[in-house]
Amino acid sequence: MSKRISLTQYLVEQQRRHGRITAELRLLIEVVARACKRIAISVNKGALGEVLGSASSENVQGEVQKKLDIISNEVLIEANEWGGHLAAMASEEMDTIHVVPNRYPQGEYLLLFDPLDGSSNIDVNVSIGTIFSVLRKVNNQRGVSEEDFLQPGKQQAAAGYCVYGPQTTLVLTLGEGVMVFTLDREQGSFVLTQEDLRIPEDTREFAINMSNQRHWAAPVTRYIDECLAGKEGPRGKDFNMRWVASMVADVHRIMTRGGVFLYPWDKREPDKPGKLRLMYEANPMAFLIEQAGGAASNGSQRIMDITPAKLHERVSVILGSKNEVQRAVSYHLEAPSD
Ligand code: AHM
Ligand code: MG
Repeated sequence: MSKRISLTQYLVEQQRRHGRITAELRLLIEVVARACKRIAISVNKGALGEVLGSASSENVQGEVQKKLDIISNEVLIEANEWGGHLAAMASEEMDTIHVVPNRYPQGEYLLLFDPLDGSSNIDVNVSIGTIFSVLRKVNNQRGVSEEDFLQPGKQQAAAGYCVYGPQTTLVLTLGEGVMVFTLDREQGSFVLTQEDLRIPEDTREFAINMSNQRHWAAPVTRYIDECLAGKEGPRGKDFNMRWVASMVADVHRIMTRGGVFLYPWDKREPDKPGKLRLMYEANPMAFLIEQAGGAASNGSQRIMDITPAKLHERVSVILGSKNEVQRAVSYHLEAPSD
């Protein structure tokens, strides 16, 4: 049997041998991974752990929170606040940032997360996940504030997600490719199962919520219509469609076999740029996708070039296999502006 490399060993080697990460960042990733293991345990318990159902509260974006949204958020906060590696955290489930309390040392990193992505799938036993993004606090002359978080995604020091599916899988980038770790439940540790993951540049598979079709903008309609036209249409090939409605699961499929994912702006809420959140969902996924050779855009701009104006900013998302993303983006650029 080939030698198994645990996440801990992988991170130690990145720090010691390659000098690619600091000791603080290594600790941060380990702590996030440990928190994900705890969340995985709660997810697996399901009805037996009394973790299913709604929590009778709403988050800052007016969405009803599930019990597991709140549990996962607390697990991540508790695990991360005392280690001395962080200055503050921000979460899709919290109104404002959580500054590391004074009783603990403050580190230089900022952690952002969507503690439980795909909330609508919790109660129906379909894959869900945790998405995270790591930034560095740029200004060390003063205390930490929301402003410190408003950095474009290209400044991320690390990003990853953990899928709670048939397997629990942690996908990570430290800015030098994408690594995949699978949770060995008997050992209780994440084991490296794929190095330098690459996304095929071409694909015959798209992911979009088709029920919103009548609300889309013209370039999205054009792109999807052409896919649907199949062999007889302008693309000259048949396309398959998948939509899990958990971004982690849809992105993980694309990471594994290619594809294109779209959650575009639509006319249901014309004042919002999209449904997904730039800082907790789009940026970390864009970083991973680009590191694996794919592309991620909002239709007119690379996602990771966007400078956020606010913490909970939303964004239109097109990501995945490079050539498909470029085609969808070109339709946006060619379209007459209103
Ligand atoms: P959540 O973070 O509250 O779970 O919402 C984000 C999810 C994504 O995982 C997924 O791609 C999308 O919402 C699905 O939305 P819809 O139900 O509109 O298809
Ligand atoms: Mg989410």
